[in-house]
Amino acid sequence: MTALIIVDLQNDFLPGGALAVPESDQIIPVINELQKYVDLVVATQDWHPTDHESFANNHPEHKEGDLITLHGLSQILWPVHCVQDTFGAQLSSKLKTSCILKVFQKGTDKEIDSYSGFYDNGYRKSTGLSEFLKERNIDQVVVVGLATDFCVKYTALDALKEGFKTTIVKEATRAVNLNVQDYEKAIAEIEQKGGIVLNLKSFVQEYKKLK
Ligand code: VGL
Ligand code: ZN
Repeated sequence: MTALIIVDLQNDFLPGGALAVPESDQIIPVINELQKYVDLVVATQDWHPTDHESFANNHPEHKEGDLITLHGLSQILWPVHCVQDTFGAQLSSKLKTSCILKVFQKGTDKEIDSYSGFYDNGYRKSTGLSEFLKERNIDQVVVVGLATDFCVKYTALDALKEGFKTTIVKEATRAVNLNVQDYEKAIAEIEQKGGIVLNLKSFVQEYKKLK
């Protein structure tokens, strides 16, 4: 049984948003299409309080992009994004949401960031995603969404650690790209740690065979 995990397809990560990922709007039709090939669809949602300590403006002595140590963990400082109950935090209206069984929110504790949809960056708390999938006999996941070099990467790596066969579809994710080639680097790391990387065409061929 296969689940599609749609990571952070939120207005703030789309063109015009507070932390816009280049070309991120192009992945939405691909993700809508992919939903047809899986048994179950879930989503994650970055869901920060205004005083979240990953926001640069909550550290007057620092600026966006600075790397600091936050309660013992290394933390990149971001612009204010995905604040709870704002338009920027909403899932894109272009995303087909009727099949999404549950949305897992993360980044709600102001003291710790949460890139993965499974655990916060310090593995202090689980979001319940792993248990949710296992209870429904999911053994394979397909991780798509934003951003390849952060939340998609850490969600995929945690999925592998949790024992799920994990696939990435290249056309269904885009990188923030703090540095050039962050997309390729993230994809290579997922593959090197046991993930399967497919383009859309081979994914569709693979999954048609299974059905
Ligand atoms: C993300 C940076 C900060 C992401 C979330 O969804 O990849 N990146 N918060
Ligand atoms: Zn965030």
